[in-house]
Amino acid sequence: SLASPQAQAATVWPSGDVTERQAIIHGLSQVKPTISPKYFYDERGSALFETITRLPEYYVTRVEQSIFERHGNSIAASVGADSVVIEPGAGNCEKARALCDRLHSTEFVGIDISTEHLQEAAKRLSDVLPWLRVRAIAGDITEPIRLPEDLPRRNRLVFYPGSSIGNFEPAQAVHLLSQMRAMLGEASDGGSLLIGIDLPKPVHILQAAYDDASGVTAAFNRNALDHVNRLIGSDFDSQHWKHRAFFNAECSRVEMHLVALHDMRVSWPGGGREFSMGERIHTENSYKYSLDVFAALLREAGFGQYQSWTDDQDWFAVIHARP
Ligand code: AVI
Repeated sequence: SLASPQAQAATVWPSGDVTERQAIIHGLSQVKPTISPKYFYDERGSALFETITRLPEYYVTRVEQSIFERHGNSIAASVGADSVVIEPGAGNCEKARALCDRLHSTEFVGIDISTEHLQEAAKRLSDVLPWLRVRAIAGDITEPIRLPEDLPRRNRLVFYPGSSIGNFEPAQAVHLLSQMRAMLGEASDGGSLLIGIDLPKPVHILQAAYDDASGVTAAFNRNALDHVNRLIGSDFDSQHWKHRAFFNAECSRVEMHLVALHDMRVSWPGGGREFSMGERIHTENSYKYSLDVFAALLREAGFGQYQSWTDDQDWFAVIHARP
């Protein structure tokens, strides 16, 4: 190119495809603007999320882990050996590693939007569990996923830990659970679902978990703006937005927002909008389901029976469900 290095640096080429750009701009243009939580997870965001999972305030990962440790035998007995494990949103595959080891799984299929991250994790997984056939698929789990043609139909186990199901609207969650149900084939094929859900708990615990003292969750939230800038070519200055998280009791969910610190205009190729001071962009919901409420969603999605395990404080539940 003939452009000077300076001019090149100043030009931001939107890296998202047209449909994705349109969807993001549509969300930003609403009276109540939104950014989908999936845009948290670029490379930096995935790393920040891993830091979140180790924060003292973020009980979710630790408590789920403690349930797997404490009830591992009973969970393994319910699931059965030799499963073909399918994990949507596999991330670093750390949880799958413990599970596949324990269940003597023969095959693992990891699915994630952050492909590079996933491929490295899949490689590490097959290094530590050499008998396991490991495959990594790039995919957005909100869209239909094609599993490998030669994946065995018997004993499939969809593994969806971490309470990520809580980041979808309940209707979307049912849709997603139905898709997982479909991945299991016929009821007679013996497939099942192992899923983690975050239960309702005292508000101050939730508040601290989603607004930690060291500000990692705030950085994670703001990073969505930097990611969106790259995808649509917008000029958000993430430092001019404040992280806000609170529990919405009526909807039983923690909400995360970004609040404009002053009046500003944000532009992107072909458009833009004004934000006034205090106006906010809704970036995430994290639903906290009681077991009863979640059981109803499972039923709606075609799962007829389930068994569950919780921690002493009933903060989190691991559920094993069958069609
Ligand atoms: C990935 N997901 C289950 C996390 C949650 O708790 O809803 C995402 C997160 N948002 C803020 N902190 C963590």
